[in-house]
Amino acid sequence: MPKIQKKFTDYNTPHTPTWCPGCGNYGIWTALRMAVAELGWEPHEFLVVYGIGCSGNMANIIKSYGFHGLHGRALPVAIGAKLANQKLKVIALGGDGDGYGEGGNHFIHALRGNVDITYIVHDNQVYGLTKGQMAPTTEKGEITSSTPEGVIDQPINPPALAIAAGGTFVAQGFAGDTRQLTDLIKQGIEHPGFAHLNVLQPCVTFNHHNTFPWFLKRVYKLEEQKYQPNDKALAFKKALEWGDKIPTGVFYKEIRNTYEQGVSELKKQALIKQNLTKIDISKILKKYQ
Ligand SMILES: Cc1ncc(C[n+]2csc(CCOP(=O)(O)OP(=O)(O)O)c2C)c(N)n1
Ligand code: SF4
Repeated sequence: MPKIQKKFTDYNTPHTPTWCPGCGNYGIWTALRMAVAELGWEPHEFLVVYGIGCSGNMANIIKSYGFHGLHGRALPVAIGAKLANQKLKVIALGGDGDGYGEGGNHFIHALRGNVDITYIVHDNQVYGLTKGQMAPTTEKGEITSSTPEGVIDQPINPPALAIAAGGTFVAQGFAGDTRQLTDLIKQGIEHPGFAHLNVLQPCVTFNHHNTFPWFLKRVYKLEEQKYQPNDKALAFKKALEWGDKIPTGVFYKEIRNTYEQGVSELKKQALIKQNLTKIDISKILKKYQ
């Protein structure tokens, strides 16, 4: 039977967002709901795991399974859920502080593991929820509440890092272009492996430099340049573009075995369907006697 066509508002909850008026998170919220609506997903068919931050507060306003855990720890939870039940569609999302700072270690290893989940990072180049401290993507020299003399560190370039760490789907979107962002989220979801989507998300309250007009002057779409996302060296070069021109779209894509495909126990049946009480661990226990 064909699925009933979905509307993006079908994923609303009784709660309303608490984000500042004009925040880039609204565009990402809309794009995510549009993507799952266009894919025809039922709320019970997918899990969203949230980081801690303004971005993670989306947990209150998306109707689906949800998990709002510890700062920087969205990825391990999302990966664990996927390994336990491969039938579940799993999305993780959070801020740049959460994903590239506190959770930077998980990010790098998730890229090389290639578990089939989609990771959306709201990159507003600050710690939004805690009032605008520097984040790993804050530009050098920027004055923030934690860097009164300007940022000293070199910023992380998320897509370049993702490509270098072995990512199989690396893309960048802009919160001000909901249509393109919806398509990128759908492509990430449909990619069989770990899909990383960095979203340029203006924080209108604490980042007065990387604003909507600032990005609108700079962003351009790779898909309009006849760009093909299959050349790693070129993808890395494109990912490093930042300044007068900032690319959006899919930088790099490759098909590689997922982590799940490499685990023999998962091939039989989802872990949650297996009767773990019947597994014989006596040989292992003997080793420790
Ligand atoms: C282990 C830990 N350290 C620090 C905090 C405080 N904290 C909460 S949100 C946040 C920053 C969030 O920034 P980001 O991840 O960029 O998300 P945004 O709010 O910008 O969406 C921090 C430092 C915390 N909750 N837990
Ligand atoms: S502080 Fe920034 S990121 Fe947080 S809701 Fe306000 S505008 Fe959005």
